[in-house]
Amino acid sequence: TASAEQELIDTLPPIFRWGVATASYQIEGAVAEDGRTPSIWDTFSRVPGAVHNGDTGDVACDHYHRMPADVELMKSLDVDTYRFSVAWPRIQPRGRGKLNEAGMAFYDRLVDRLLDKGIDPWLTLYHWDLPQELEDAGGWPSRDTAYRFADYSMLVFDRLSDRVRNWTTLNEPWCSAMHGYVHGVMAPGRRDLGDGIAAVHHLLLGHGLATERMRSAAQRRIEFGITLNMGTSEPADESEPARDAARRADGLGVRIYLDPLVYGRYPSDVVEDLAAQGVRVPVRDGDLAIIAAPLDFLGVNYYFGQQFAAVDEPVPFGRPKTAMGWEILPDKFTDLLVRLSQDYPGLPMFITENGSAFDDVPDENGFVRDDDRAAYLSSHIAAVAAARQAGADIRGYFAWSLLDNFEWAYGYEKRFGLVRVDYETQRRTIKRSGHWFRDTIRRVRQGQGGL
Ligand code: GBH
Repeated sequence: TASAEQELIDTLPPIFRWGVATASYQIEGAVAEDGRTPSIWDTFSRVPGAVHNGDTGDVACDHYHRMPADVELMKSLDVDTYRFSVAWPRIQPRGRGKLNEAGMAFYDRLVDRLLDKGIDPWLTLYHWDLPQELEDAGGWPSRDTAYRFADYSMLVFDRLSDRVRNWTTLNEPWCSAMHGYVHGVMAPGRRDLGDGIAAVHHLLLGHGLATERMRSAAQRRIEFGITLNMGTSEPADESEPARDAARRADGLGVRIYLDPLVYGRYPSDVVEDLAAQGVRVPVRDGDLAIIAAPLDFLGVNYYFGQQFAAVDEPVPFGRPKTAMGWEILPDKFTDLLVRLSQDYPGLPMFITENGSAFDDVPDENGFVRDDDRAAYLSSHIAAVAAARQAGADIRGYFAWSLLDNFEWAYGYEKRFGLVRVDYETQRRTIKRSGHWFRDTIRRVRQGQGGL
């Protein structure tokens, strides 16, 4: 119930971090300004049938031109942290070479404005907008892309590490590798398991190379991390095929990333499953030591959990769903966080994304009374608090998302924002869930719960 959830939420400490998250291609628009060149999403969104309604990120939320007002919105939500990503094609239009000053200037202004308003900037270097030129040269299945990513990271780090303390290399490499190179539902839309597994390895290698270089260049204390999308994968029954399917889903969803990152090795069962399909992880001597560069935090993006009857056969739990068709499973969120704290101990966690799409109905003033989204937030933040009580070291929660935005293959139809965007006028209106989030943050920050 709501009051039991509130009691749990009130056990979060006053120093807990509260934020909202976005990603460059999903909100910025201005895709051809100040020297930016196409990313793989500019290309993919033009492939007929790839994105719902033929939508593209050409204008999106026009955040590139409305950034100051959007920072004011964050201020009115009373968040202390803003998680955003940098668009690689603005910084290095050809994916390599020298810094594009005009593109960098935007993030420079953003960071200054955030700091001026007392909001801590959390920067993600890669949230899926690979410069198209690098995809043409092979993309993430090509080893060279890992080195290009490290170079790009250093350009950004050199400019912003005097003011940005928290650096995340990659957002959800699972999505880049699997949805991008195996399932073909995200940019660049390829469908090949071998390419996908090569992409996994080169994304991780890029993470490790970038982290090593940035850490050794740091002039002050900087925190480095990576964000993974994770859920729970459990067998739907006690049968052997169900248990095997759950093991495989967890292997490709969680362990293929965290085992090399934390322990410097790929999980042997996953390597064997892949070998049986004729796929080898393209590891070279020394790679795993680079990938296992020390991490200061793990970013967790959680949306839902799954149970399996057989390989690739998720069986619904029979619980209510969001507009994405994703089951609402806050208890699995607690399970996931507790499990991560046990299997990968000593790694502070931040919830870098969690949120929901619902079919919002605005009134004539653009106001959305989204009790469903507020309830989703409440149950999931309570789930985080429950995981903390069970010993998981979780230090912050960033809601996805500040604004309704370009929801990848779903275009603008699916809305995740705490703030409504009217795409005709670009008018922003804080939804009921946004007010709820602000009130919750204020209450917890004042330490009104049980301390
Ligand atoms: C996040 O991705 C993104 O970081 C963010 O940009 C996005 O807007 C947000 O979530 C909302 O979607 O197992 O094949 O059924 C979440 C990506 C999408 C990853 C669903 C897992 C399940 C695919 N998740 N996906 S499948």
